[in-house]
Amino acid sequence: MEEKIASLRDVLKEADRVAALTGAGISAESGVPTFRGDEGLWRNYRATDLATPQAFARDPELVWEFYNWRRELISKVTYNPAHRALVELERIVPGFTLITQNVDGLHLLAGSRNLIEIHGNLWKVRCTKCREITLDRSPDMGTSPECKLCGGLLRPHVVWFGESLDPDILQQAIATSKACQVMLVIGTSSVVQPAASLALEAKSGGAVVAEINLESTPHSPFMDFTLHGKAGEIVPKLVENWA
Ligand code: BV8
Ligand code: ZN
Repeated sequence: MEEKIASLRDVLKEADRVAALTGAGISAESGVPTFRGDEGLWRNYRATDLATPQAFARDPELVWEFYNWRRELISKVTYNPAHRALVELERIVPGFTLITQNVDGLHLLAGSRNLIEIHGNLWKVRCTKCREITLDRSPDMGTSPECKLCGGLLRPHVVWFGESLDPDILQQAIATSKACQVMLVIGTSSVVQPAASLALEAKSGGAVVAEINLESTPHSPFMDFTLHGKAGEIVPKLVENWA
């Protein structure tokens, strides 16, 4: 593992355009449940059952209970060494861009700035009537929060399953993936689309792609590097003794 990390670090040092694509696994060591691990359940529901427009239309209060549970949990945790290492990478590599599938806001909290949140952000809410987007950090928004402007029902400003990603944000993520020379794919099972295809975009753009994940994924076979282990242990080693 050490020599793999050292050779990936050498590749990173040569690059001036580096991208990272992160998933729930990078926040696991902060204590945030991942989606597909068995701890990803809430009251016997799977996130994929509740993070959908159909579930919200059918029972908005249940969906708000689910999101308040996540807001409460995430308000009590913080970033971990893997998040911090990506902030350090952004400092040393001028052309670094971070693309995250996560909505927990931990990359922002850790200090990442050149960040594309392709699935939105849990701390933002959007009015279902006037579409006003506001940042609200309260852990519990109640089960039918109302828009201050028009009284409409608020919803989490995240992309649900079955919903399209914001086209501009997706285009920006695709362009970044195509243009990078190295892509680090960290803590994602690479099953959710279109996010998972960003690694393929990077590969087809000629980038070196590296997977840092606890287990192998459907994308492992085409990775140039597969580093299996904890993100909180591996990612910091990529930026240590850089000089
Ligand atoms: C779209 C916001 C269509 C919400 C999220 C069949 C039926 C229905 C739909 C589909 C289908 N097949 C494909 C689809 C499309 C669907 C999809 O991909 N479904 C999946 C389930 C197959 N995609 C969509 O619906 C997308 N939209 O396609 O639009 C469309 C097109 C045109 C017009 C109209 C519509 C929208 C997808 C976005 C969904 N929203 N989040 C919220 O979070 O509340 S996605 C959600 O899953 C999170 O963002 C999460 O990040 C993401 C992906 O999961 P991962 O991040 O990979 O997390 P996971 O638990 O899976 O894996 C964690 C990994 O980390 C594991 O491998 C684990 O081993 C590893 N790990 C754990 N600990 C560590 C670690 N690694 C390192 N260190 C550790 N310590
Ligand atoms: Zn409104």
